[in-house]
Amino acid sequence: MQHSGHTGAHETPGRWHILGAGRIGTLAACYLQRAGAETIVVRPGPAHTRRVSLVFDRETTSATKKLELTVKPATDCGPITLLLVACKTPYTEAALARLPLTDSATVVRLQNGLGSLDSRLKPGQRLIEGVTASAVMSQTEDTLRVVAENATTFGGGPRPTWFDGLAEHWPGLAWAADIRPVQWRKLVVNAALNPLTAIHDVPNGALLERPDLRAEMTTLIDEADTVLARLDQSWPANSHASVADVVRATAGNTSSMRADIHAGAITEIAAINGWLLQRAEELGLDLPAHRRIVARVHALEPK
Ligand code: KPL
Repeated sequence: MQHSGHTGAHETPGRWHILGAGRIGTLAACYLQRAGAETIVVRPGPAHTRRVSLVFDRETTSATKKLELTVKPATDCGPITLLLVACKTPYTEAALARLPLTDSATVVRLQNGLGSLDSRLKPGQRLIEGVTASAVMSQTEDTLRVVAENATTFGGGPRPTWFDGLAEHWPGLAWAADIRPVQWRKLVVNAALNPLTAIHDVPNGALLERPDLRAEMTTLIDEADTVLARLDQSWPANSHASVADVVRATAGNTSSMRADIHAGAITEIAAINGWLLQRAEELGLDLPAHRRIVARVHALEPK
């Protein structure tokens, strides 16, 4: 059942198509429905309704939310004016190519890493970048556990008219006209934490507990900060404390890259450490630790 919505004085967020209803995409669909939006998950195969339970760890009352998701293939989903992209970065380009996006569509990219939609949209289409610190774990195929509803930032330019109506129903959602520092902070966290936890097959907390991993993490952070500071001189280049904060806050969690390796899936390393390596190459810099770690992660991926 889709919520009829009670958006107060704000505009109803309209009809949203969603690419990638995994852990974060499903949580976003839940908030969109709460805000009164219609949600359609675009996925190849026959149209159907998917039922998912979201267990919110922190809520004391009605801790489980039952969600109904309308799922349709791109050929049957109608014109897309509002799209949330929450699929894994390696699949973005191919999935987007099949979608009937209108010439003035707005696309919100809520993914790890950077660059998966760069130069992929038409001039009249708008890209909004999203960054979330929320954590969702799979419990069973149809049950997700929302471990933490943390800050989520959308941004880049002026706030769209639907944003306030959505923010009323999405805990911790904020707008940033300049989203880049928020993206870069998350990028450094993902670049340091995800590959190490995947390669060593450890929960996030091990990176502070084990001196060998801590040393590797320190080098990755230093190299990332060096590139980012060359790209923008105002970058503070002192990410150690903020990465350590995330490691502590998610100590028991399995990173998304470790989960991908466990699932035998391709990882998002190209959009994370690979993005840093590309920028470094353009600047004539070498990042040996990132170079090595990308190769080690690729060696674990399915061939
Ligand atoms: O974003 C994450 C991920 O796993 O991709 C972190 C913050 C590292 C939490 O696990």
